[in-house]
Amino acid sequence: MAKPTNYDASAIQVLEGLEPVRKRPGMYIGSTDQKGLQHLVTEIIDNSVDEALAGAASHIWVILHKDGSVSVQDDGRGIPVDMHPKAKVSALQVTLTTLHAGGKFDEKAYKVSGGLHGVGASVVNALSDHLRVEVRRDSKIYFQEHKRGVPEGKVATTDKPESPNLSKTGTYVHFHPDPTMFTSVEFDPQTIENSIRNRAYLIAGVHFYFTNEISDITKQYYFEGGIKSLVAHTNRDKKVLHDPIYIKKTADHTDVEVAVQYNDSFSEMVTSFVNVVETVDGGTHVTGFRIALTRAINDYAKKIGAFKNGEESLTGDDVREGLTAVIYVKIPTQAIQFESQTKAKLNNPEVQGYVNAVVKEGLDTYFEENPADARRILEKVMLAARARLAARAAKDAVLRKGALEGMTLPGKLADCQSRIASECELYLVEGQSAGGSAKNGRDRKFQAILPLRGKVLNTERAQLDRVIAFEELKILTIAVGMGIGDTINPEKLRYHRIIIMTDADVDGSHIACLLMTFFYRHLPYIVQNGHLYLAMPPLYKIDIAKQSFWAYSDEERDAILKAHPDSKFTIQRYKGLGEMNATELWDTTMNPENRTLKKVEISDAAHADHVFSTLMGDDVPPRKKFITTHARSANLDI
Ligand code: 0RA
Repeated sequence: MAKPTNYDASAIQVLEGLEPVRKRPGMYIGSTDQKGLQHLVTEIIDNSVDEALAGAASHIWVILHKDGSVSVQDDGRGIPVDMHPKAKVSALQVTLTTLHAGGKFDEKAYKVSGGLHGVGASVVNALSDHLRVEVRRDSKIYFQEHKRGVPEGKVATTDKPESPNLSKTGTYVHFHPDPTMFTSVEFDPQTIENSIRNRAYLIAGVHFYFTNEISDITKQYYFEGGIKSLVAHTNRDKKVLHDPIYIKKTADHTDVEVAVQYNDSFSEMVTSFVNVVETVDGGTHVTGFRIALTRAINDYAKKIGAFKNGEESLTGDDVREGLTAVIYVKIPTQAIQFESQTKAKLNNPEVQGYVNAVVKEGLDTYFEENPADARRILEKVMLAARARLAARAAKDAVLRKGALEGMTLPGKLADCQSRIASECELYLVEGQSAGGSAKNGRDRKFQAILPLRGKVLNTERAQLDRVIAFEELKILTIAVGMGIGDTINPEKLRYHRIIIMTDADVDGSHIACLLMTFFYRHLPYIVQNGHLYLAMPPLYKIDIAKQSFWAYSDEERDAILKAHPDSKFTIQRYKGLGEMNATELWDTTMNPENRTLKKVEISDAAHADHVFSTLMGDDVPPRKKFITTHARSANLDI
């Protein structure tokens, strides 16, 4: 470890340079929650990915260390270490201590980090309580350590490197996020793994390694097949209709790459990327793709005379049922435009035209040359069109009866007094007796209670007409207030917190799972906008002297007992919500002052889709495999 030394004048200037990052971290990484935290890892990985895109690195190693820190190593050229003419310190130090220092050295055509997130390693450094960098160059190993963005000494050489891989040249960055800057500093290994896997698919030929030292597992990612492999991977639990269709072409400095594969499900899984960064909210490249897909399939249907009387054309919704696709465009960094600060949506108008032209031509050719595949796709989407017409008729019938108008709120709903949605909460409560306690215990000003009888329909593969024919889901939909299907109106949402409150046992988890499936598949707006929560009822009540304590886990129970070792106590295990009286339920689970809520978040739609397909879908073997693999992390209490 380097000893702290005196800073020279330029170093102090640099220190001031990073102050804004620590003052307003959200401005640089979006947020200081789990998402912002995860951003630190992708930022450092993308610096190495840029080196790989420049053709200078072929291996990237990522390690999640036991102490919660992360290191990223590549076998690129190594960040330059020579004296920076203006700053009068090593270029390496400038890179780590100056905002946007990266872009000054080189102008690579498709740069990931500078162009999209654009924050650079210095932001990660500013938000780390410890960061060590090692550069292998000119047969030497240089290193520097930093605390909260402040160098602990000058760049120096060492013959005892910390970096594990022995390539002759390369860069190693090891950082631990500063706990005072984030709501949590615990990285999610799954999220790291997913971003590594995405990058491996997109940059064919680069070897990625991810070691999780906490679970002692190393995974390697290397795909020759690029996005074709990604589409196949996304469809791995589904019945596919054909081999992936792959289209690639360069139009006016924009590389367009698309892979498409239909499966027999009803959902759509379209993932899009610009220069290796996922555009979660799509944009002009996705719009161009959709227009081309709809046109190409309609043109083919007309050409082979597939439309019968009354059927005129397929809509965008029809051709998206069962569609899995990856859209990947590469645009010169300086030309990229984004719609907003979050940079999740591409806004370049010309890209829509390029993608549209490339995809239309590619699909026309493919359908021409592979008529059997084309027919299978056509049958699938025409079935979707017929189902749409049937569902519309069924829903019209339901709507005519006024069931979903929201005029008459269901009698089972104990509504709250407030009409200000942002302060209102809807508790979905398992069982009549718990429902009764919840109704008596709640704060009726802003808390509404809807008791649910037993299990709701599994809606994973249910069409809308079947969903609203199911009484409990119809009642729930009316209570939520924003409609369903293509009549959704977010402004009519009646509660900004919808809280699933079930027993802490297997049945309770199943009911919660069914309700989450309903929201995820049929009211995704609720999940995407953070309106869905799980209540966390306690598992134990411990009475010691005249005081009562509640424990929400076995660890908490043990800690409470340990803190009062020589007092007499009684311990009561709650089996279900119904065992708590109204006051207890309010105190432990519903009172905003002391309750814990878990927000249901979909940070990775593809992963969520996989979990839902596996757990809630038709096929038994993948479900069995999922359950046996995850059995140890499950909490069985039968
Ligand atoms: C500036 C110039 C050169 C390489 C890099 C930066 C570089 C940055 C990172 C960040 C992570 N890994 C990296 N590898 C390289 C080119 C230096 C040369 O021409 O030798």
